[in-house]
Amino acid sequence: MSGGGAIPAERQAFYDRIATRNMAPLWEVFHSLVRREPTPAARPVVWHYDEIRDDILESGGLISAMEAERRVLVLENPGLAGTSMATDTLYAGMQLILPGEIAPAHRHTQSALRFVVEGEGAYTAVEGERAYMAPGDFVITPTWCWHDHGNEAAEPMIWLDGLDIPIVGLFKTTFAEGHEDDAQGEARPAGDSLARYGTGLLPVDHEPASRPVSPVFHYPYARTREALAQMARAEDWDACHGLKLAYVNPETGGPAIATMGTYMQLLPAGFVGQDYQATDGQIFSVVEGRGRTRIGDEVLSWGPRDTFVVPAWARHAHEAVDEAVLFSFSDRPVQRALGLWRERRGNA
Ligand code: 1HN
Repeated sequence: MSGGGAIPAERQAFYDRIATRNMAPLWEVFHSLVRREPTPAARPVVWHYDEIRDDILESGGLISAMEAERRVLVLENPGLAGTSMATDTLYAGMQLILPGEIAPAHRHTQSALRFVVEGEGAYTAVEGERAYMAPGDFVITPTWCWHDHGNEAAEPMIWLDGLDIPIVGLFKTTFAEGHEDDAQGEARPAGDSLARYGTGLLPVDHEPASRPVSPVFHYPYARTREALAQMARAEDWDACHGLKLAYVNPETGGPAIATMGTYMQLLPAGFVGQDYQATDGQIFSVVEGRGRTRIGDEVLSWGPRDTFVVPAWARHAHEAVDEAVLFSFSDRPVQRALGLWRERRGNA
């Protein structure tokens, strides 16, 4: 193992010689490959919606959703400049769809989530079924599912996109194709999947899909909010998370999206959370309330519609001024499937 410093000439000559045979000495890089603790490149960062909303709307005058294919302003982490990524393993962006526009149908092996930030009445169609969306709604487009977006309402819609691009990229498993038509035909009426699979019931002869793809792809905010409001009456708050629910695939009880954990949590007014660390870097979208999150030495203040990042393994704690509702997503299901996920509470 090298302690750093100048490399003796004899060793360097050896390294140069073996490099011609595509070899290198492990001992020169061992400690940068095998770290004692995670060293994410992502930094804590917040995008205040008041400060970015005008830019998002301005993009609507510069390019159409059709020309852009997807008109999105990427939320790029300043610690990951040039990569288009929000955390070390996940992508995030703000997508705008104006009244009358469509974003053409395509599919790709990356899974995507939409979390509606502003506007009502635009839709995403997944495998031929439309989901008409409202603020706080969560919609998934699982791996290799056809999807297009349209806005037949009178107001713009803006949503947060989350994709597992670096994860799919790690395995070099990227495939993508455009649909022959801009919009998919309607295979089922809007709301069909939610009725069939999303009310605690399943069709009697239902067989789970061969791939872990949730048959529910629209999780309306009204239902999620009602669940949290009802649960809050028990006053059974977690010291770090308040009340935190995970979106699930009703076939398996596993994550709604195989590669991305998605969560909604309620913090009561005046909540002062305990310190928490987990190996999954998280992207939060604030639905309701104001508060702040201390991440290491930094404090990020947030309010409705803001987006913020807590990097992997960063010690952090949430505080809520008002009753607050936070949506979040991370790569936790991938880490758990591989036996890698860890968490730590307090300073233990
Ligand atoms: C994509 O397909 C969408 O379908 C949004 O709305 C954002 C970012 C990178 C790659 C594909 C969409 C995307 C994306």
